[in-house]
Amino acid sequence: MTLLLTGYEPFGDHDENPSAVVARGLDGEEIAGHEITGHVLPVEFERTAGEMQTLVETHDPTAIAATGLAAGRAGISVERVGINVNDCGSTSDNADAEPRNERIRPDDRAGYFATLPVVSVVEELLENGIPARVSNTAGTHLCNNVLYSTRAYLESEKRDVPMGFVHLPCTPGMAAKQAREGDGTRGASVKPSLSLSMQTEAIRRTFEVTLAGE
Ligand code: PCA
Repeated sequence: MTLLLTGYEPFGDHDENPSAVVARGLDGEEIAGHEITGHVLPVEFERTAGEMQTLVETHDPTAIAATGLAAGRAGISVERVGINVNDCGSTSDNADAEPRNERIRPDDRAGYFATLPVVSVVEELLENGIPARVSNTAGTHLCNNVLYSTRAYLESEKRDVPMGFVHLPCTPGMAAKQAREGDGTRGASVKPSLSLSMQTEAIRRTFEVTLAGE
């Protein structure tokens, strides 16, 4: 009875990624008789989907939450849908790949919905004082990629496992560091942030709500 939780390694300009810290921190924790197994995925278009498939085959999880950093977003974003696009925007991946307007699975459909109960998760977070929203785009980088490709894989294998993606914001330390390096002392804006403990609690509750709906 396993809950699979993934985060991502640091990428781009970020020398830390709260999603990796949360995944490592929750590894081994129990929720309603299930044990979380936390893993950190590479930020590489060539590798992520394959590593996720191996994790699913190895752990046969009851539910899957993938997570990553959305620096600049406020609060927790529970993603509704993954789309069939790889486009790195201005941030090449950690192997220097720079896909532009590519399909993830050329013969597959345009999008897959997350099968986590996204609205119920957001309601639960808001009721518990955690800023959160449903998001209708996970972008076109690796966070969208892992959502789309994992959902496509689960469908093709007829595995009925709730799976979704949660974007986490910066931590206060990350936001302060960027403001220090930028123009924060001259009046420039500072990125929104949430503490690691609140981010961790959000993921715990994401699993609780998902299991309650099973
Ligand atoms: N965030 C990026 C990729 C890895 C991560 O943590 C994204 O939002 O796609």
